[in-house]
Amino acid sequence: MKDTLNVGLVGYKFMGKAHSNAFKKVEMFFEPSMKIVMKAICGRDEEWVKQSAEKFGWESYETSWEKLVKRDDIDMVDITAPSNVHKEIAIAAAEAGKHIFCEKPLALNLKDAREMLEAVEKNKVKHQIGFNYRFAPAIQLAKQLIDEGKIGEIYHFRALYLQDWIIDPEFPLVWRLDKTVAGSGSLGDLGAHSIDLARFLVGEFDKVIGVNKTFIKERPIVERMDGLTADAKADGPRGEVTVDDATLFLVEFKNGALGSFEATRFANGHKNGMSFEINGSKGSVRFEFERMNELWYYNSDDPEGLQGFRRIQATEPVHPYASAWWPVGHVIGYEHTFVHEFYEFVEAIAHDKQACPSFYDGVKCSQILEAVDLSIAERQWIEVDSL
Ligand code: SOE
Repeated sequence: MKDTLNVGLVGYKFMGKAHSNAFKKVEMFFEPSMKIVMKAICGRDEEWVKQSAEKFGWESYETSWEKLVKRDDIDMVDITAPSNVHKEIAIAAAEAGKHIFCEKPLALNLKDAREMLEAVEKNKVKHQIGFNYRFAPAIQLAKQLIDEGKIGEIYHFRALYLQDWIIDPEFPLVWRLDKTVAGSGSLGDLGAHSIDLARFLVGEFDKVIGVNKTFIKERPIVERMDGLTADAKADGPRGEVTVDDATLFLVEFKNGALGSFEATRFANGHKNGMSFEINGSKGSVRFEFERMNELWYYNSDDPEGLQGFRRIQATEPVHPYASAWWPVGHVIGYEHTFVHEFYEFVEAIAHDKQACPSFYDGVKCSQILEAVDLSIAERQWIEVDSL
């Protein structure tokens, strides 16, 4: 086993920053089996990527990802650029023998996602996808309770992913609203996280049926974007929104559970309102991301008269990842989920284990996204495995 892992990151905006921060923190709070070296960051705008390299602590920068993936001093390529370039970069990186971490959704469509999985398997490199919410301690605790049988047979999975950052009709036409760049709208950007959590906590999907809507069909062309904020010229040209603003769908799981999902960027007042509830024969769990340190748990075996949802603060040393951070009750946040996912990826590489969630999970998610879209187009239930 090599004792260092040299990382090359593609992208320097929202996710690029979240990942850079995580690479720095892994070593400070965990004891990874390999030392992470932040070798190079890559982006098209030289001025911006140079500044990001300095600010985030990368040793060097590149303006061409083709060059980055071929560098002999890079062991792992981390892709945070928009979805339309994931496939090309991942396949080139796999062929160059690099381990790959890729942001979600894995690709623009199922076909491309499958090609990416094929490439990493053929070239025998480790691969992981950025479903970071799995790594919130309270969600890991929910998984433990389910695996221990504390919830019993699962009947319902109810997921909401609610945001409102594009609700203003004058908000510019950013890349997330362009199907050729993002692949999908609220479904692929937000629903993908809920789908992954449902697969993680409940199991595989059997059938889906959905409905969607694009409420605002044209928007001003974007002039500048940073993270989730953007500007456009007043009275400038407008372009077509080519993705869904909201998607709702129903699911029958293979184990008999029923699921309902809502993903929208038009839920006024909700900023990053990712939540779910699971009801089973012995109890229930409930999670809301904006209170991510908490897990609500209902145990139907509690004594009569004392029954009710209890709020567990998942910050005790017994809770997953919690002992690496602060004393009990000193809560953690969004950025910590990325630290946990990279710690796990480094361990998978170091010990030659299958990383999880992998590109396989990315393909399963893309298969479900595509089944939902097809069900909307055909107005009927679609069996996920038929795709
Ligand atoms: C924007 O809608 C976004 O940042 C997504 O791209 C992320 O995946 C999600 O975690 C939060 O919202």
